[in-house]
Amino acid sequence: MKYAFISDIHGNTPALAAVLMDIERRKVRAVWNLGDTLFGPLDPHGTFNRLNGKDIVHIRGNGDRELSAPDDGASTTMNNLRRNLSDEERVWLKKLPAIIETDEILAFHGSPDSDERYFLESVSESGVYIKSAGEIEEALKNRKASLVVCGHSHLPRIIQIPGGPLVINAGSVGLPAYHDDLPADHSMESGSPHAKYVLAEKRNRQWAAEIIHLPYDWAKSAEMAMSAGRRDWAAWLATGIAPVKPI
Ligand SMILES: [Mn+2]
Repeated sequence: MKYAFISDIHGNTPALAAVLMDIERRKVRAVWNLGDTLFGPLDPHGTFNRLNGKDIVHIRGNGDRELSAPDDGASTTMNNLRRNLSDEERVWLKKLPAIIETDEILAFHGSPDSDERYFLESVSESGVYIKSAGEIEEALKNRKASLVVCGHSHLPRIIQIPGGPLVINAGSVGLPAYHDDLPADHSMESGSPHAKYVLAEKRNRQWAAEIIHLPYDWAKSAEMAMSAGRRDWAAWLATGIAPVKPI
């Protein structure tokens, strides 16, 4: 049974459309979306409409959680988006589970206990590093899944815990790089503008997985970001690179 894991669409409808079409070609049996689906300056409503009614398992990301929280009155991008959500979108966001655990698969957005903490990367003043297998294993104590899937950092990765599960970060469908100032100033850069997602399949009791880099009309998405006044997003979308000095 082949799974497609998608994550961090961030309202990028052109990228999502390309990924869903590619998934259809590959005889995938189940699609899991690991969160941060609508938040961003691009096209949250178009993204919702593309996903609505499809047979997809959805997890809630930190962006989804914040988007469904009450408007706090300030004139921020977040509040503008909150005000423009339809009732259907708000209800959908509120119902999303933070974590799903089956016999085989453990799925969450950031980490098992926090949707805003990276699971595979540690971030400090000195940079972004991949965590050690021991550190990752420690956070999975008492979990029996043979496949662990997450998103949030937008960096697709496949890590084998020795004697333990295969751990996958599905990368990002809709935002291939970004700069953030928390918990320390850092850039997450996939290095290419492609829409990313991961396919996984159990073969002879072991998981095989591959990261897909899919071309799509990223110039169009960059244009959408420019029309929304987000020159930073436009550059990230067009290159997959996020210079530490904001553009
Ligand atoms: Mn996130």
